[in-house]
Amino acid sequence: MRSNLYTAVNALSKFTIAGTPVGCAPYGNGHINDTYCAVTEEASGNHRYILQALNSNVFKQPDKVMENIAAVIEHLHTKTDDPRAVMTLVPTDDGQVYYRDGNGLFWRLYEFVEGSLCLEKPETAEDFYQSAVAFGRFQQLLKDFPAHTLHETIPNFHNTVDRYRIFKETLAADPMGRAKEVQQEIDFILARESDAHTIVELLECNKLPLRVTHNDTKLNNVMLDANTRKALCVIDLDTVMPGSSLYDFGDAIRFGAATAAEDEKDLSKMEMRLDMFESFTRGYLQACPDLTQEERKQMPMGAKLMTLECGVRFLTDYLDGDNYFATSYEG
Ligand code: ADP
Ligand code: GN1
Ligand code: MG
Repeated sequence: MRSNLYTAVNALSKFTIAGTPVGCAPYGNGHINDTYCAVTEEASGNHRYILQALNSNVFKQPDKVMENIAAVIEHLHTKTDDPRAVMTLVPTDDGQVYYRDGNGLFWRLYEFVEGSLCLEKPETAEDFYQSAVAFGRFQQLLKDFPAHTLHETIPNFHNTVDRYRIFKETLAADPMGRAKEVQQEIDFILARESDAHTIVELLECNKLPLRVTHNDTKLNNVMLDANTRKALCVIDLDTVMPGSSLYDFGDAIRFGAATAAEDEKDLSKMEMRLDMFESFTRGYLQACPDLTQEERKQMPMGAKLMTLECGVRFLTDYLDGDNYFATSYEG
């Protein structure tokens, strides 16, 4: 069951919103949840909110996702007074952080971060540097949050070894008969399996610290100030879980240092920009000075593995019939 405008407007009425609702429309470019921008009219002017229906195919325990998010947001709010530096959840009329509707959809409402920019790709190396500051700061401010108290809401989310296992199972079953169309991509993935264990094993033997990680550090999950273009806050906290800083560093590089979009058809356009890699690394290290020697040493491996892992996931989902990621064109 996916949401629609009707269910969105109904959900909106369950939250403690300021003013009278005057608008609600689909918003943003996320791959996972259904996002709406809701507008209410107050005496002082219009007030915007971000209303989201969680994707229940991806998040099997939406209540646990919301528990993680609420705990992390609460912690972050103790570290700053700037309302735009942390997302703010709007409670329901009965004081909950989510509303479950009659169709079983889980809804939540955030204050809209006004005066902000959300970029699909960095326009300058400075933009990317600022996104690193946002993610690095997030990591640093959560240093004293007990990571083990968070729920693992998507088990093995960045376990690259397990992602390979699922890939190979899907390939063997080939449920859509699509494997023959993507043999080159399959060979590419299979030829690189030997790196897959690196971060998982270093975490297991405690050579890498377990931290609170965001786990979905795409550039479009950061808000920059629309005027100054400086880092404001990190958004899309659904995948906040215990993990490695290398997941966050690596996934950000995967997305932001690429010269083309994730779903670009012309692969000759796709490369990694080293200047972008450097800018992000500088920002991340500055904002997050407590990274250990081993974490620093493994940062390039993080970028390599998170990119590979996402490719493994995209290809697995293609073989499986595009059940997980939203796609925008055939094949
Ligand atoms: P998804 O999990 O589907 O990627 P996101 O939580 O990232 O969903 O939201 C999708 C888009 O909505 C973001 O890329 C951003 O443009 C916008 N957005 C999300 N939260 C806010 C917010 N609090 N204020 C303003 N825009 C937001
Ligand atoms: C999804 O929700 P969104 O669009 O920020 C996915 C990430 C992938 C990303 C690839 C919960 O992120 O893991 O890296 O798409 N999120 C989930 O674009 O699976
Ligand atoms: Mg997002």
